[in-house]
Amino acid sequence: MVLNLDLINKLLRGDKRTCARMITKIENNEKEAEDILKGIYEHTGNAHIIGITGPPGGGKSTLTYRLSKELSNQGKKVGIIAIDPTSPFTGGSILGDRIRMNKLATDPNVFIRSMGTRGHLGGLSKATHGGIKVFDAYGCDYIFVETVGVGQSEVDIVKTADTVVMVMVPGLGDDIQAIKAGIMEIADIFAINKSDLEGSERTTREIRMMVEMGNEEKKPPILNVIANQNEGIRELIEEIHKHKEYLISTGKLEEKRLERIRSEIITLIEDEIKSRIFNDKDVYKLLDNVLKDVYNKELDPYTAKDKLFKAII
Ligand SMILES: Nc1nc2c(ncn2[C@@H]2O[C@H](COP(=O)(O)OP(=O)(O)OP(=O)(O)O)[C@@H](O)[C@H]2O)c(=O)[nH]1
Ligand SMILES: [Mg+2]
Repeated sequence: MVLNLDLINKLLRGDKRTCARMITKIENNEKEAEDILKGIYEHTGNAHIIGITGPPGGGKSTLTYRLSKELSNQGKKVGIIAIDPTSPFTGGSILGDRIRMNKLATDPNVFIRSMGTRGHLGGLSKATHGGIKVFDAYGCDYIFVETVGVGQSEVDIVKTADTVVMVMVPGLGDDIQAIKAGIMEIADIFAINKSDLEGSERTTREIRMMVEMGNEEKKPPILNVIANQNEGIRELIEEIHKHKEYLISTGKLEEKRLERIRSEIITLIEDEIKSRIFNDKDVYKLLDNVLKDVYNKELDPYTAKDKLFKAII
């Protein structure tokens, strides 16, 4: 614990290497990770957490890079968690991502971390939430979480941000209809990226119609941006700020954060149960033992569940 206190103090003083070490511990679900997270918790809550989501290849990383650069130029400290979708259909651009993101690596105000969607012993959500807290305690003013809007777990993660920027691109047409409900539920701001490409007016129109027909209390603003040409970035930052002000003035920030805490605690419990099933040898053995009984109809799966549950708790 003394060692952890030392680490925590270093983090609070803004030591970049400590920040990196801590996130690694969290990602690897090391034993002391939870003690660290407990220790830094009271120093969190200051950062504006911004989710950047949208279709694969939509320019999320380019946009995150530009937003971070601009904020860094304004003297702000920025943390980025990029969730690599380790999936075959987006795999190609990850290298490009890294190269682009490396340009930020030399910026003392910006800290980037990539997390793969696979291989998290304690769960991706736990790693992401942990990483966000470390950045927050480290003193980041803004924390971007980039996720491709495909998997449920990614959507769940981005939903917990204070502000969600939904990146759209021209030519989504029919797709917009299909994903309508899903995106309206999570988007606080629409950024139509690649607005230099043909069809951007049409996409903008379609999104505007969708927004106008929706019954949201606050209609998400729609912005046209060209991330790779740095166009519309300042305007987007302004909207991000406005959204935070709206959340604060209406009391919705607290509401939102309470919901985040609720889902975080539920996820922690779920992860803990799963982790005990797979990491506790006795529990795993018990599970192995009941399989045959259930197969032979000597036991039903529900009673087996009750039995295992008792062993887990
Ligand atoms: N024409 C055009 N291309 C852009 C724009 N912004 C980004 N790009 C290009 O789009 C490609 C994908 O950009 P990324 O930033 O990697 O997109 P991403 O959404 O992060 O991709 P994944 O993380 O793989 O889902 C790159 O080749 C970018 O250079 C833009 O405004 N206009
Ligand atoms: Mg990306």
